[in-house]
Order: sequence, then C-alpha cells, then structure tokens
Amino acid sequence: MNRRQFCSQASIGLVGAGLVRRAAAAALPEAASSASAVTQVPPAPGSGRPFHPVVTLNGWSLPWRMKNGVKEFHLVAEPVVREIAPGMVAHLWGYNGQSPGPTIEVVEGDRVRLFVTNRLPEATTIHWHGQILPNGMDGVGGLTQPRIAPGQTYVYEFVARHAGTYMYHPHADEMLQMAMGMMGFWVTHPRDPEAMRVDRDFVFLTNAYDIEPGAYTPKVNTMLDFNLWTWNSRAFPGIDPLVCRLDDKVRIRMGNLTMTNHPIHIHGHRFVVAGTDGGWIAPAARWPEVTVDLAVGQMRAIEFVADNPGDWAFHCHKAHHTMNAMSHQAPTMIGVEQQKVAEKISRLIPGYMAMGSTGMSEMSRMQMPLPPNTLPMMTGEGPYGPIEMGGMFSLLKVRRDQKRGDYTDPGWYRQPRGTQAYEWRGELEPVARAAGPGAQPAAIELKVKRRPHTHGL
Ligand SMILES: [Cu+2]
Repeated sequence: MNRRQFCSQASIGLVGAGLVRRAAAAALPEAASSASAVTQVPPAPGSGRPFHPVVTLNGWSLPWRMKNGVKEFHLVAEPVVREIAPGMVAHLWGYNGQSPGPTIEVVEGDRVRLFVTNRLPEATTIHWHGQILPNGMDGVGGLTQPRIAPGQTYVYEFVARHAGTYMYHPHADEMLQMAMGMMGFWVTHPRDPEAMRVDRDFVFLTNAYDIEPGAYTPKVNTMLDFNLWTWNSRAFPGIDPLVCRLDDKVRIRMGNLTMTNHPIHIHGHRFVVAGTDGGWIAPAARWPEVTVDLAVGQMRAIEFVADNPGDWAFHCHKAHHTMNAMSHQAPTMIGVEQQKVAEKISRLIPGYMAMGSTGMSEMSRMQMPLPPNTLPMMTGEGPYGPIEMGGMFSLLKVRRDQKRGDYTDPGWYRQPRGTQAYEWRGELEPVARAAGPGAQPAAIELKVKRRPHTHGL
C-alpha cells in the first residue's frame, strides 16, 4: 500500500467511524464523499457480515452504517469534477463527489436501505441493474415510482438476494444522465466469504464522453461518435494498472453503460468468463477466452491465474477506443507527398506541419500545442517510447516480488535477457516471388530501408 492509498483508506475509516458516532441517532446516514481519482483499496468491513472487498479502478467503495440489522447507504446525485487523465478535467454528474459513483458492496442476504438525495438541477431515479427485487424498488421513473425532484431524498429498501456483479444508474432522462457520467458498480458478495475466493478482485465500468477539445461538459446528444472512451471515467494513461503478485487468482468485473460494445482483450493470459449480471456460471460451462465482448448493458466477470510475469496490455480491441480526442473527419494521408504544398502553406501560416504521410504514429511523437483541457490522441510513455494508446487501455502488471494485497505500481517490467524481440542485423535472404499476373512488383522490396539501431538491447 502506498502512502496515498493508506491516507485515503484512513480517511474512509474516519468517515465510517464518524458515521457511527455522530449520525447513529440521525435518521439519515451521513453521505461520505471523495473527489480523488486515486484507487482507494477498501479496508476489511468494520461492521455487518464479513467479505473480501473489491478494488474499484480509480475509485472507492461507499461506507455504510448498520441500523437494526439493516445496511444503510446514502447516495447523493450531484454535479462533480472528474480528472479524465492528467491534463484534462470534465464537468460531469455523478454520486458522492465522483463519476462513476462509489461501489456498493453487500453480502448475499443483506437487507439494504439506500437513501438517495438529488442535488441535480433535474429529477432522477436509481435503477439497481440486475437485482431481483420488489417492483416498486426498481427505480424506473414514471413506471415504478415518481421521479426524485431536485432537493428530495428517496429511500430504496430490498434484500440483496443473489451473489454477483451488478450496477446502478438512473432511469430518468437517462440518455442525458448517463452521457453525463451517472452510474456506479454494485457487488453482492457470497454468504461464505471463502467461497469463490480470489486474491485480487477488480471492478470498472466502461463509459464514453463527447467533449470538444478545450471544453469541459460532454455533448449529451451524441449517439455513437464519442471522442473519449473511458473506464471509470478515466482514459489511459489516467487508468491505474491492475497490479498482481505472480500466481495470484484474479477476477476482473466489468460493466458496459456506453452506446456500443467493447471487446475487452488481455495479453499473455487466458481467462474464463465466470459470471454475468445474471449470476455465476457453473464451472463446467465456462470456456477459455482472451477477448470477451461486453455488450451494451452487460456485465462480465472474468477469472484467471496471473502466472506470466510482465507488463501486459489490457484494452478494448476496437482500435478507435484506445485513442483520445481525435477528429474522425481527418483524411487519410498515407502515401500523399505533402512537402511542396506544406512549403506553400508555411508561407501563409508559420509553423504549419504536414502530417500522416507515413501513417499516424508520428503524431504520438510530436509535441503539438494542444488547446487547454484536452488529451493528446495517442499518449502514454513506455520504457521504449510512446505506447501510442489512450482511451480504454491499461496494464496488467504481474510481478513475482509484489507483496500480498499490495497494489503499488511496481514500475516497468524488465524482461530477462534473451526474452525480448530484437533487431536482425545480418543479411536478408532475397524473397522468392511467383511470376505472372497478380505477382507483387519487385520494386516494393527495394523500398525497404534499414532503420538505424536505436535501442542498445
Ligand atoms: Cu471499446
């Protein structure tokens, strides 16, 4: 645990203790709040039944109080400021200081009472996605309850009947409210804390925003062409790595509240899909995967053993979703000789740069001036240069010497000697090509130039 994590845990603990002392007699539990984007590893539960808490990427779990055997939470729907990644903040709506809201953790069979206070400028509700509950607690504005007007507090109460992976979100002006970041994670732990035990249990929600470079508030009417693809309202390199000790049993729970699907892919490991928002999958029915598609409104829990040391890419496989704010209207410039036109334009606009003649990778190297409050399209500096990724991208960091329960970033992985790709510096054999119609012209070979050797590895 690093110092910041310790301090944030300590502050959660203090809020929890404060709840018991100061608000025990009050009808309404205190609403804890956190505006930090640091991953806050929750402490072991101090009241209620035991469980092993999950770790919310760049987020936290909401403290509760026990009142006559009921687990009470207080959610406050309100405008929040969220750092998407260093260099950009967004003005979103969320819960208790953050978007997404804090993760709610309960145990199967718990009776749960949730106070929901609306500090937004318009009415809202909360739907408890995946829960099997009485109809009147389902949170669909107009259908199962009146909407919660600004300033009002509503109470939801039900029994968390099934262990599993769930989420919460509004069912009132939901296109706008979800485009503004209103959502949160819910985990119902099994009755037996040792059942389905893993060493690391990570959770995150996928979300997407359309925020013009230089602006702060998402465009709420965008249907598909979002420019920020985020996990827990964070874009790489703002997404914390998933740090593991070698041979840890790892679970990653993910939910999708965007407008499109996300094929989530992991490198260096095979996993099984162990659960959905409908419940846990019987072990004999699970099959191996390296990519799982998260459809809209779905949740998936994947499990694997982190038995391969290294820094492994973990990302959405839609290439546009590992990019930050970009213009999709930019023309393809591969193969276009721009030198002459660039010279002419430079006479009119000093500092003009021609871009993309050999691809777009060069853009990750350019230190182009950006308007305030946006992110470069491709970001993240690795040990060998730009990683050329943004958006829905993070790292699974597996280390032999990581301590149990320690989530501190161990830095970059150093590959053992002889286990890293290297440049071939010998002679190249001539390539044999078939003659006849459709054959590749030999001239292509002549264009292959050897690049200077840059890494002394
Ligand atoms: Cu995606």
